[in-house]
Amino acid sequence: MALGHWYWCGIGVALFIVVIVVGYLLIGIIQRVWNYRKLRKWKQRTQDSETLIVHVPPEASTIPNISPFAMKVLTFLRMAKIPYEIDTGDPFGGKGKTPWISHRGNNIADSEFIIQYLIKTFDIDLTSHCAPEDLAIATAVRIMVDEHLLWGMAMERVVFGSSDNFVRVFKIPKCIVWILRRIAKGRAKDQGIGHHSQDEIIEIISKDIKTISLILAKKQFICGTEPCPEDAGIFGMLSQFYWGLPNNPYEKLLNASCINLKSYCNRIRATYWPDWEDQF
Ligand SMILES: N[C@@H](CCC(=O)N[C@@H](CS)C(=O)NCC(=O)O)C(=O)O
Repeated sequence: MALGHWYWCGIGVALFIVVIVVGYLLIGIIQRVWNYRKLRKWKQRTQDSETLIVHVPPEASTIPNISPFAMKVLTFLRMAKIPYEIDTGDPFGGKGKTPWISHRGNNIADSEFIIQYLIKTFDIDLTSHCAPEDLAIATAVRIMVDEHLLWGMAMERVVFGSSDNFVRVFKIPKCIVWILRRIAKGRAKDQGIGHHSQDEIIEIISKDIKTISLILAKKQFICGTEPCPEDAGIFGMLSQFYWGLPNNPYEKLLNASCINLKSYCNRIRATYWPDWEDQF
């Protein structure tokens, strides 16, 4: 009798494991098929057209886009005077990230690959005024922004910040905040920064911002008097601190000891986003 009990328990556990594994595999297959169909749809839609489609998340209530990488690509397009159309129906591309673009039947993901593609395809030169060593410093700053400042922004916005603020800026339901918070916490732990306290993270990220402020000094743009593509990336992230996270500790820094970065953000916004307010 007791043996029969254990037998059925074993069968139950084995069935449960099989259901989980099959479910997991099925979700993976559905995702792949979905992704393939999405990429094929945009390839077909754009292959006989010159229209450049930029896939991004929907607009927020205080900033044209809540994704720093979307703001980077959109600002670059405006700097380079390349016309584009926005699609918010398929914000995530083949690599599962936003933004991505579709142009002449090509689907390109990752802001850096997108900008390289646009420079080559549209023969854009926004760096001839930069001394090579200045451009190298600008690139190092942009990488710090993309790979390090990003985490401070994400932690403050999603994990530490008020969910009411988040709901208002992102225009999303409150239950989604809880899911995003869990995802962000897990990823930040994998990256490393998530093991620090809020005060420690503020200290680390404030140091980054002060460093950029010192490097920018009195220059109008990161390489001097004219913008270069790295400005689009730096602005894409700083604009999130400045306009995309009301009352965050870094906004206070921009308004106090890093006033040159505040002017930098305002300058880029005034030059390339005269229609800022019309975006939401
Ligand atoms: N290296 C990528 C980063 C893009 C990225 O991380 N985008 C975020 C939004 S700001 C995203 O899509 N996150 C969704 C996810 O990771 O699942 C780029 O430069 O485009």
